Amino acid sequence: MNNNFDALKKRANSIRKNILRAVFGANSGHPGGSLSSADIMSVLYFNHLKHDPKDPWNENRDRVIFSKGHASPLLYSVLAETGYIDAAELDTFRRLHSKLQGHPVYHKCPGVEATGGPLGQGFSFSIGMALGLKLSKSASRIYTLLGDGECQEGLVWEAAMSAGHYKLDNLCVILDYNGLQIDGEVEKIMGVAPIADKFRAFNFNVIEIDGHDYQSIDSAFGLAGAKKGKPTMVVAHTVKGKGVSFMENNYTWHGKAPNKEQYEQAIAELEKAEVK
Ligand SMILES: Cc1ncc(C[n+]2csc(CCOP(=O)(O)OP(=O)(O)O)c2C)c(N)n1
Ligand SMILES: [Mg+2]
Repeated sequence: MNNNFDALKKRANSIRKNILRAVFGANSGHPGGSLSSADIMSVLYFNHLKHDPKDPWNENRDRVIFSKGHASPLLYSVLAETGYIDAAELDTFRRLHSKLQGHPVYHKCPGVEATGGPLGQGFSFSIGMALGLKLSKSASRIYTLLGDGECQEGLVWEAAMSAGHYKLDNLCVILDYNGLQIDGEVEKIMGVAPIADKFRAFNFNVIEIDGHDYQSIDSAFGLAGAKKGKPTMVVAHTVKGKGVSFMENNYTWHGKAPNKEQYEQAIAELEKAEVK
């Protein structure tokens, strides 16, 4: 079958390198949950999203909301990869007055659709946005990135209840199901399983995938777009820290910068893994 997955994997590799560049440069930030969603975002932005980096506020655009706002290094690296910002701006990440704040700030940076930080808020915000777009008969879609630790927030369930109730079929939520949050294993701290059943009970169209398998990610977004009368929840099984051996499945890399030696090793590993 003909597809562009090799090109998208190259993009994801470049996005991963830029995530590390931003976090290393700032000596702070969140690499683990940024790396876990990189493949999903590469497929979303390059194969499905209706958008124009040269016209970022066009009213017909689709919207991407990072509800897990701490994954800002991923968001900014995707915005660099797609041309909203210059990659050199990643070196200003987390600096005073930079448009690339530690958590995304609405209207400070093109392509940032919502201010993030307090977990659960972005999902709720997406509900209002999806309802508003429906009222104005817009064909635009909303894609919201949610964390599994984030699902421990009560706000998430009120948002889920509203999305199901209002049959928001213009909303596709992607759950980065990497099994880890800031302090360790999600299931040990406050279990969220069986998460697919829970969202089904809230009237979601649930699609469960391997969040690093390009065919599955691509198909999931296609199915979400075709579903009528229900919001979609893509439960994406992922590996936190994906692509960097010593960060993979290790919660201590949730919100910590690598030192110089670790940074160089991480970049070397990604360069080795790049699809030629
Ligand atoms: C309301 C709120 N409580 C606590 C935090 C601090 N916090 C930031 S990230 C995080 C863990 C999130 O885990 P998860 O959603 O699984 O993120 P991922 O694994 O995708 O990085 C916590 C508790 C926050 N940002 N907002
Ligand atoms: Mg997690």
